[in-house]
Amino acid sequence: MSGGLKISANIKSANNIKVTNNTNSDKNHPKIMVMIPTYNEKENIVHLMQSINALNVPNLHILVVDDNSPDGTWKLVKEYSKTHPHTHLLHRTKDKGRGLAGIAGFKFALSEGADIIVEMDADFSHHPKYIPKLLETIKTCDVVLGSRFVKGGKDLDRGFVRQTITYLARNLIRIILGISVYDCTSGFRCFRRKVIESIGLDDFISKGPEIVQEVLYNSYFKGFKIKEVPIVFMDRRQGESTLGIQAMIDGFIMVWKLRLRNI
Ligand SMILES: Nc1nc2c(ncn2[C@@H]2O[C@H](COP(=O)(O)OP(=O)(O)O)[C@@H](O)[C@H]2O)c(=O)[nH]1
Ligand SMILES: [Mg+2]
Repeated sequence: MSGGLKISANIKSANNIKVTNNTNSDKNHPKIMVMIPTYNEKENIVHLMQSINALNVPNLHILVVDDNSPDGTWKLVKEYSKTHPHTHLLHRTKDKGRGLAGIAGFKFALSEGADIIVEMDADFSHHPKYIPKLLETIKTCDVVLGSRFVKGGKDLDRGFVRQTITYLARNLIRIILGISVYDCTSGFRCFRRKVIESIGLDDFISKGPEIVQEVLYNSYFKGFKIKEVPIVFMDRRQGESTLGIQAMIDGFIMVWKLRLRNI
């Protein structure tokens, strides 16, 4: 494919999304798409894209899925893509939400022929230095979780309250959904294409951050092989977290819906 600017009309008309992408193919390496959902991440996004590109992973593409951030995150990505041809921007202008953005991003990655999809936050809580380890591990399984709770991992998130919430949520989800992985709420993950193709994105319940659980649950019960690699999770470097009480309540309800749907 050419390295020029392309508008992907099918996604645009289906979801009122503006798509900017530049694509170079590389037949010798699997195509890797690192998907980063963003909302008001202008202090982080350019540095993050630079850090990912500094890894020099062959045939790695970055996809930023931005929900029309008021701080103009998407403009920075658009600008960066002019000089970095493996950068894609999905600029969504309606139906804001971390979950809906994730679904749109996964579909975009599939439509662009990604073989491997990495998903991570924009805020450096998921450090790009772990990407090579995720990619190495995916060679022997279908899903890799960057895990705070396996040997060598750590949760250095904002203090006691946030860590306690994570602890309770994690154990509750493990019990309700019956998933035996250690870090089921980690949003730093790597998937083989076939996983994303087969988890039923069109039937997803999640609109918000709880999508992380839905993706894992569906992957788990499809029988895909899941591995966890240790990560040290840091508090976000810049900007504000979007995870509030409402998101937690939505997450809790969604987990029960998933459970009841699959009884
Ligand atoms: N596209 C999009 N991204 C979002 C939205 N809400 C949060 N994000 C991004 O999703 C990631 C996780 O959100 P964050 O606020 O860090 O949640 P936390 O890690 O649970 O505190 C970050 O990269 C955010 O910028 C949203 O509504 N739309
Ligand atoms: Mg975060």
